[in-house]
Amino acid sequence: MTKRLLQALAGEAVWPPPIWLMRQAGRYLPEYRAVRAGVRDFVALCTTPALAAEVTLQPLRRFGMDAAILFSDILILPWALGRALDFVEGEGPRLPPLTTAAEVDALDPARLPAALAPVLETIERVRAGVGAAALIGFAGAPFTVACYMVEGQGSRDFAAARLMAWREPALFGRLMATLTEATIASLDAQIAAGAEAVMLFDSWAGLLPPGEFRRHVIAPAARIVAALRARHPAVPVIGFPRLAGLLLGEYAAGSRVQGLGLDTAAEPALAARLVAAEVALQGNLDPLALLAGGAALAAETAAILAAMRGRPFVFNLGHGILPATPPDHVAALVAQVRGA
Ligand code: 1CP
Repeated sequence: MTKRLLQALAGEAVWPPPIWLMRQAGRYLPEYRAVRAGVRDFVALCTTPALAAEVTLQPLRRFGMDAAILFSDILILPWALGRALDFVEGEGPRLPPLTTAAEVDALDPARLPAALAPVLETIERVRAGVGAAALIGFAGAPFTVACYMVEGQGSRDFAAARLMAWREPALFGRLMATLTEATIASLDAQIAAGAEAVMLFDSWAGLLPPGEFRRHVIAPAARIVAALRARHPAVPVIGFPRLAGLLLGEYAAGSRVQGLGLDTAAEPALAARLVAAEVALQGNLDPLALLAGGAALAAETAAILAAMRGRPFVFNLGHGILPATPPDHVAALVAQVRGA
């Protein structure tokens, strides 16, 4: 029996649609906070397979989601390439800002197999316990990962990274090329370890003007999808070019992803017209509507379901779940989608 998420990503209009939520494992769950309290830091949690596998499976046990997403982070890749990484409680990631050619040249793909070994072991453990749910592996897309590496932390506009792309295009291009190949290596290994679909998170794609969007978002995604498809033809890739706006259709056609994650601002019915009918759309409930719950949540959910009925679709949020979200609201959402 094919798993429901994989049927939808293969282009079938599965109904009711499969559901999972971005950041479905995390601080809004008391059982996650209990595990997190027992480890030194976030990187230790991501690289301890027994614990990472446990928190990956927690939302499945509680809500019966149609997919598990590997518990890790997009910044584990730069860490595996040799950059320092720290998660400051309540503030987010910190990396030493990357600014020089010597630092780009020092990124070391030879470190990947050993550094990513715990992540692959997590995948093996989760795969053994997912049951009818599908296991999704993931990576940050090269542009979004480059944003954090150059900036050194989160930002509203990632001006340092985007300035490097304008002022030193050759250097930024080398960084992007290294990240693109490392992303292929990571996702290839995740699939070999048991991931049944993979997702490419380009959270900051929407910051770019069209030419730069084509160069740094669509082109690397196309390269990654082609390389993975050559090695694993049956494993779908979900792209998430957040805030791509009018370039959503061009991203889908150019990258050749099988699934397209819609952000909160995307109009589902318009997105459906911009992309080929066999591409599964995924999204795009406002995480704040889920936090609010009640009538607002029910109405928003119903509107998305009505717009997506009859086409391949995966219910999800438009961005990650917020830490203040009551778990009961997630249970109510799953019940509503299952009753569609
Ligand atoms: O202990 C904690 O609660 C730390 C919070 C946390 C969590 C739970 C971070 C730090 N990362 C994660 C896990 C995570 N991150 C997953 C696991 C699987 C799941 O979805 O359940 C995934 C897929 C990510 C992806 C990720 N990390 C993205 C892309 C998606 C998005 O949300 O836009 C990004 C941009 C990051 C960077 C990051 N890691 C953590 C934080 C707080 C951030 C955002 C930093 C910022 O820009 O403010």
